[in-house]
Parts: sequence; structure tokens; C-alpha cells
Amino acid sequence: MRLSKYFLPVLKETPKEAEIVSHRLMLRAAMLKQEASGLYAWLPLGYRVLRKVQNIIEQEQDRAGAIELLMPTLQPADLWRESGRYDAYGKEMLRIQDRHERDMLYGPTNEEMITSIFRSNVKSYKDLPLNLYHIQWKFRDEIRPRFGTMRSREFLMKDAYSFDLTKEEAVKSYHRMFVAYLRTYYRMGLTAVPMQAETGPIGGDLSHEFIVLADTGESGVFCDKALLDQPIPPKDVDFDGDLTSYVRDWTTMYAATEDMIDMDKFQSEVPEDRRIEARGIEVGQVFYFGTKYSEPMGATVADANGQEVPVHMGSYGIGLTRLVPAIIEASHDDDGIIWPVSVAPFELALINLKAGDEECASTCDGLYKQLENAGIEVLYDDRDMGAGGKFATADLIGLPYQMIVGPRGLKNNEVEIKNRKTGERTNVSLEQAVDFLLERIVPERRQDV
Ligand code: 5CA
Repeated sequence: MRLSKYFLPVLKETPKEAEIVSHRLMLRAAMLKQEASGLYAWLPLGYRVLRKVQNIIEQEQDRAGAIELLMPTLQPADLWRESGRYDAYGKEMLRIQDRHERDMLYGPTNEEMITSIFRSNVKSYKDLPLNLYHIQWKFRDEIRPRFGTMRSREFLMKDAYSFDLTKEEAVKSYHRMFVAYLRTYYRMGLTAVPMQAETGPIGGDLSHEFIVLADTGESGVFCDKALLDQPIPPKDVDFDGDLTSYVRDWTTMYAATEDMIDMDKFQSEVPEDRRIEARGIEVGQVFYFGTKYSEPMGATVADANGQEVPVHMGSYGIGLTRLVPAIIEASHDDDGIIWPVSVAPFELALINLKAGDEECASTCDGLYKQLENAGIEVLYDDRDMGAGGKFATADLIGLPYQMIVGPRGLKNNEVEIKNRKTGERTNVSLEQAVDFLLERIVPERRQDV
């Protein structure tokens, strides 16, 4: 993409309304624009990141055996009357009437609708286990939407729903999602620690929140430091096999949010020098809630004896529009964002230092083609302006690598490559520049881990 043809209205000033760094940077880097309280437009740069996050989630969900579909944002109230949640959900739910005065709502979550899809289509235990997921906008009329898309009213969520014959089988489904989550966050450059959690309006008796440690997080958390170094299940993990050992690795050591903390247990189980008392961002939550929805809604299957039994269910959420700021909270400096390659809107900023210089322009044009042919995602700053502004933009929007092309370097047949994260600068010959980048960028995509 040529920056001269792109839409990247970066801000020089720091917007006053933004209280935390990720919100400030998302506004300054032209990723977002607020349209109303808790409602945001995703501008092109932000949308590219959101799509990368979505891709990783889809790959890991699919790998774990979940099947993608798409349900509507609007739902009939009658479904929610069946589960009893229409009244229970309260003011967070946006209630709407259509022209026939039928009660509708903008979905805050989809347990009811997926249960209705299930009950109309699945009749036998032989069709289980089943896990269906979608990635769809949700609306929750939060009392205090804040921190940009960290806590917004409309937000994009991945929600998966598992169906099993027995509790024992349902726990296996829970484990599959648990392992997929560890891999998903890791691929985005995050360490998300699973912590015992309350179940709130979703219900059930088994739940973990996945928490990224960050000072600006909304949850107080308590955990064992050693958890941060636990191994991530590998790409070829067998989702049909026994996953308990992975789950055990991540759940044996103490970790709980402030809602669930048992101080005596925390202090007796975790040696003092390993106790983390910190804040964190909840980037996902998984629930097992048995027959809470299947029973009132009549989602049953025939078991091996021909007996109709309600299925055991779980649900598994990831907040995509929250993950993007969470990644920024975990990875930025005074100059701007530092994207991990795997979610970067572009992998490389190609910077022509001297606009108007014919040799610089033609070399950059040539490199741009070569880089694109090599499959590197390039944002080519070909604008007719000084180098200072180009550097500032590249640092602000946080592309992992910069390739800087100027007359001085070209005299020696060289370009400069800067690593945004480490600040390290290397002069590389024109001939080797593309390979130099490929060697670094390809493993950092984390597609094969
Ligand atoms: N039905 C279940 C799981 S599918 C569910 O709704 N779970 S949840 O309430 O925990 O939401 C799942 C994830 O969505 C949360 O972990 C969080 O990352 C994200 N999320 C929830 N509320 C918001 C919000 N107001 N703004 C941004 N993200 C949110």
C-alpha cells in the first residue's frame, strides 16, 4: 500500500478524552473514531489489525474442532423468555421493537439462539460432541463504557458453544477451548493467564477468565509468577486426545481474580517471592454451565438407550475489539505502538527519505515490488514531505520493521533496516534487503508454532 493513496489521518495532538495509553495511541494512529459513547468506527489501519486478530482466532478455533457459522445481531425476545433471561438481563440489554411491535433485542451473547439452532437440528447423541462458534457484534449497554474499545457498548466477540451428552464429555470440550485459547493469545504475542472466575449472568459452576497483566486493567488479580513461564501447547497438539496435562500445567498454580480470591490459600500456596498482585485485562472467558439452557429450552438428544436427555453445554468468549487495545497496553513505548508481527497492520514501513530525489524514488518503487512479491506486507511512505514526519508516523503506528532508503545509503548500495521493538538499526545491501527481512519476519508471524 502506498501511503499517498491510503487513508491514515494520524493525529499530532494527544486526544484529551483518552485516559489510557492504548486508547490514546489508537486515536492518534488513526485506528479508531468514536461515533457515540461506547461506539466506534474502525478506520482502515485499525481494521487491518482486527482482521488479523480474527484470522488467528478462526485458525485456532477450527484447529480445536469448533465450526464457524454466523448468527444475526438482532434476536427475538421470545427466545430469551424461554430461558428466563429476558427479564433477568436488566438494563444492559438493548431492547428494540420492530414495526409489528414485536419485542427484539440486540444480542449481548447467543446462548439462547445457538440452543434453538441445536434443538431444531440435532437429535442423537451420535452427533455429539459439537462446538459451533461465530464472530459477531454484540451490544451491552454498559454503565461506564470507557477506555475506547476496551469497554465499549458495541464490541466484536468470538463466542463458541459446546454440546455434549455428559458432564465428563463437556469437560473435554472445555479443555479443547482452554488449550485453543492459550495458543490463540500466544500467537498474538500475549501471555494470558487463566484464572478461576465468577460466572455472572452466563451462569454455571466452572469458569476461567483469561487475563493479560497490565497496570491499566480493570480486574485485580492474584497469581503465581511461575505461571507466566508455562509452556504453550504446540501446533500439533492432539485435540482428540487427552488434554488434561496442559490444563493442569495452567491451573495447578494459584491464580484468581479479586472476585474469587482466597487470601489464605494464595499466601499458603504461593511462596512470597512468586506472588503477583496486579491488575489485568480480561480478554476471554470460558464457562461450563451444564443444562442451564438446554433444560428450559428443551435441547435434548436421544442417548444410547433411546432416552431423551438435555445436553451439557459450555460457552467460550473472546473479545476481539478488546484484544487490540490489550496488545497495545502490553507493547508500546513513548513513540507509539510496537506491533508483534502476527497482528501488525503492515509488517514493514518502507520510507523514502528524500521525496523528489529520482534515484531514491525509483529504488523505493523497485523495492516495494520485490517486497510485495516476497509476500511481505508493506506500507510505502511515498509522500512528498520531510523525513522527520515520516519517522514519527512509522514509529507511532508501530510497524515492526522500517526500511529507510536515502541518498547517502544508496551511494554504498545500502538501505537501513530498523527493528521497531529493539531500536536496532542494520545497514543491508540492496540485494540482501528482502532476504534479511524474510528471515526475521517469517518466524515472527508465529504461524508454525
Ligand atoms: N457467552 C459468554 C461466552 S461466549 C460471554 O458472553 N462471556 S463474557 O461475558 O465473558 O464475554 C466474553 C468476552 O467479551 C470477555 O472476556 C471480554 O473479552 C469481551 N467483552 C465483554 N464485554 C465487553 C465490552 N463491554 N467491551 C469489550 N469487550 C467486552
